[in-house]
Amino acid sequence: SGSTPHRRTKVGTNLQALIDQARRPSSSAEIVVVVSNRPGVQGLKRAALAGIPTRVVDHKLFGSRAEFDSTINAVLEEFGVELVCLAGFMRILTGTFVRKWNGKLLNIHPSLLPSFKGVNAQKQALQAGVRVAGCTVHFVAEEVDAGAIIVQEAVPVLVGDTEDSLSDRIKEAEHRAFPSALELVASGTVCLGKDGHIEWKPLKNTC
Ligand code: 3YE
Repeated sequence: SGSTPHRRTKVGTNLQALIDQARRPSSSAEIVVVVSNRPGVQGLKRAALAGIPTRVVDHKLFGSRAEFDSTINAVLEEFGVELVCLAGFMRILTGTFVRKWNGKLLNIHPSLLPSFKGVNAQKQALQAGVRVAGCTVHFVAEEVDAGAIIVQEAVPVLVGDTEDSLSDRIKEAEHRAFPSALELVASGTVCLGKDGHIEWKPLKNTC
């Protein structure tokens, strides 16, 4: 295509941040399975290294999105999964799957939503000339990148930033935001309300 190939030196790092979070004694979450739609990816190796069972559900082997999603769903049910984190997962999920996991399905996106939805969010931010970028962890709704926001972290856009340098800075924020959102939801501190908005459990007043 003539464009510079994307560096892929650090992959599966959002998954790694979730694994590290879940290993903390204070964690409310336990990772019971890692499912990938792509065989041979680094995330599967990271999971195996952490002693977590892995499954591959290759989307290329399915005739429809519905069949792919229902196979993912079957794996999640097999493992008794209660909460799903999309980390480096790039497939659009069907309405059926999203409704089934409503309030239990988290995604991370490399922009301060609702700005810069879709692919190449970092490139969109640079092209728009914003001076603040960041990441968003949100509940997954059928409309991509439109679900209720759980956690956001802002990072500066610096003079001379490239897509790679900005992406690296956002990635570091992602490694804090995703574990933090996982803990908030797994602990019941935050949930998705019936109206599709975020609800925070009232904190015990210790004053
Ligand atoms: N599905 C729904 N709602 C959401 N999946 C993700 C978030 C999210 C979701 O909020 N319903 C762009 C994917 C965007 C795309 O066109 N993907 C292709 C495949 C590309 C590939 O395999 O590399 C496709 O046909 O699905 C997770 C993040 C989705 C990112």
